[in-house]
Amino acid sequence: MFLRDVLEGLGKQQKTLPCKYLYDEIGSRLFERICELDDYYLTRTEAAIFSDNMVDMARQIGPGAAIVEPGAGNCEKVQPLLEQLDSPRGYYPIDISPEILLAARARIIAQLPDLEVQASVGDFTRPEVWRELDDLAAGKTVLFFPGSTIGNFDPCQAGELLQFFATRLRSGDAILIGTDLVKDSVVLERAYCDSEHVTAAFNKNILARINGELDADFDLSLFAHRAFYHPLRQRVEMHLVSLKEHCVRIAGRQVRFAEGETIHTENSHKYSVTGFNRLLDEAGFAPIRHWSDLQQRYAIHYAQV
Ligand code: AVJ
Repeated sequence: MFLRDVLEGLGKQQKTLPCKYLYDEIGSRLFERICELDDYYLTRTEAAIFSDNMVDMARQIGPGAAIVEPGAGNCEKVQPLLEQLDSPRGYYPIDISPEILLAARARIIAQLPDLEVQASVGDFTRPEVWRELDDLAAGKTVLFFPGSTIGNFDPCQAGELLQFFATRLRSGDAILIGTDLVKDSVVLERAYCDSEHVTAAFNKNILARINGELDADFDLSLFAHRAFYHPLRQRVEMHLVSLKEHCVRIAGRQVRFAEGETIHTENSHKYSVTGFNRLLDEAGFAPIRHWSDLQQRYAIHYAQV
């Protein structure tokens, strides 16, 4: 529950807010704008790797595969793959947002009328949502997990999620998964602290959302966006920094902020190809190959159960 998660996170020594709450309607729209920024190289680099290697990827997957996409959202990234694949058996997107998912389903059916499309609404980390998919077991299944979404999880949770994925699959099934790669901290920090301040607006929106939904009085001008690369943890951390000592009221409770104190709002983990292969391996996937861009900014991995 939103209120409980907010009070629990803000009651900790290092105040935190779960990053999933960044993505309400306004937050999701701001994130779409982030994806178009020059500074945010991830989306465009991943798209280029897909388009440069799509034939090869489709060949690697082979004919008759079912594609399952956890957290599919608007299902835009999968379209070129579905078009390239040799007689895919079906497309099975999973997402918590029924509106976005059903609109996307209608669009895909219109564009690929011969493809079976079955959307599941729910949280893809819960086994219930996957039960509907058990029937598609007759043939190869490939999980499609692009966008460096795995980077939102810390490596331990990421390993658990991959393990959970692996146990939904059978021998010969595979995952196609995108990860942002470790690189120069200046490039990384620019991606999360962009010159147009869209990421700052995205980050602060979580406070506006708390104000709107939970009867709180955050003054957004008393917080600043901060994003930095932590080389040991191999992640970009996003924080909101309190610019002066003050109190905020949330649903009748007072939360105190010291000057300079931060709320940790999101992590974005970066991997080396070898590091991610190790994670895949430990989770029960055999890394088969990966595709990257010339500058090695981003990688799409293919691994098999
Ligand atoms: C959606 C988790 C891939 O970590 O790059 C972008 C989220 N946050 N800018 C990322 C995000 C701020 C994004 N992911």
